[in-house]
Amino acid sequence: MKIRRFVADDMQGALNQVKDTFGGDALILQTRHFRRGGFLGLFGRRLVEVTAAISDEEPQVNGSQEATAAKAHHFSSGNSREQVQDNGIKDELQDLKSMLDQMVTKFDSNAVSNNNGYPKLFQYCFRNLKASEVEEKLARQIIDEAVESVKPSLMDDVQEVNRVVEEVIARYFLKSGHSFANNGNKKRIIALVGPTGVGKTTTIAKLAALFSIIKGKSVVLVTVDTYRVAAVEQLKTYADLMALPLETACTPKQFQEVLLQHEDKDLVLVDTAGRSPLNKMAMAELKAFMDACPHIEIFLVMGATTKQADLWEITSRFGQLDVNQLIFTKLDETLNYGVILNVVNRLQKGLAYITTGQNVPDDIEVPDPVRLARLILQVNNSERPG
Ligand SMILES: Nc1nc2c(ncn2[C@@H]2O[C@H](COP(=O)(O)OP(=O)(O)OP(=O)(O)O)[C@@H](O)[C@H]2O)c(=O)[nH]1
Ligand SMILES: [Mg+2]
Repeated sequence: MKIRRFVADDMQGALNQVKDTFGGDALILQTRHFRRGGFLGLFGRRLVEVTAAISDEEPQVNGSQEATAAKAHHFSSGNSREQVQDNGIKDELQDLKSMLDQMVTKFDSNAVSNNNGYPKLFQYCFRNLKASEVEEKLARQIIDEAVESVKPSLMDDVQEVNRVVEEVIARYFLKSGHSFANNGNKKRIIALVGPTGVGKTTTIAKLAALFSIIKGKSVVLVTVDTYRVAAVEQLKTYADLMALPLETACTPKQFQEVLLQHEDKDLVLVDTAGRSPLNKMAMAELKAFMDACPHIEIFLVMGATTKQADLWEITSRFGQLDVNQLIFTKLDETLNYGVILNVVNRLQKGLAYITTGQNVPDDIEVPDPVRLARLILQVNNSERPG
């Protein structure tokens, strides 16, 4: 038996593909609509997916034409051997269909038993959390709490169940700390640290624009990423565009001097060189810079596209730095936002910002916990009932 998925813009297109590949006798096992591309799961292209099966012995496109020809021949000649063959294929397909029906039923009942007997709608939520890459233990914790909070009479109400699960997830974001935006008017020195290429410098530029141009604060940019000429130039381009001062510091001592010089500024944004979390020397050096300034707030920047295992490595290594808050970048490049929840929950640090593209200054947001929760829960709308 061969099973294959066919994706097209509409049902007719998908069915044509099935017919072209498997011939007219293929079995349609499942159809679903889903969205691909777009931003945060929105505005994507609406596509149709058809899962179809054919028996291994079943002739495919060309073969199926032969079968059709054979059938035509059978009707004109009354050849009884071919009639037997034709009936045989029908029987085989019937067997195949019952076998698949049984498999589907078994799959469904497995899903029930694997989910601690959650009520049906919560099973969908659980499955979606896992599809978003929320860790199994955390996903169970969330669903357990949600089941507790929904009135028994509303267990079959899709909207109510979704609302409660979203609310529980949102609470996990909130209890991990409040966001950067709520910290009033106090003067701040903020350093962005994190692995290479994750978007630290771009995020510094976005924050600089947000605070200087939009909020009218006095901002200075400082880079301690002086190893690479290109790194300084990258930040200088932004500083020039926004008419902001840019300072460079090659040693922790110089860093202290620069900070002293700009004591009057509302906000000092410090860019650092990307460090491989596995490079112990580089991490020690970075720590020396951070230790030189007791009031500094350290924001750890991570990419939402990074594998969970690598994120744990990063959080463990950068954990030496007394990180205050987190920033996740590149949310526009993934749908698996569950990793953000996993990290925020395990570190119990606030998620200060999320960034959603390369545009400076537009693609940055203070995260809305309920909206993030919805994106995590609705990773795959086709999984949802009704
Ligand atoms: N898609 C997407 N790309 C981003 C985002 N933020 C940054 N980038 C891109 O990621 C690439 C690296 O960005 P940088 O800001 O140079 O990263 P960095 O962390 O400063 O890199 P190093 O200084 O080399 O460690 C650039 O091409 C950015 O445009 C984002 O939110 N989404
Ligand atoms: Mg950089």
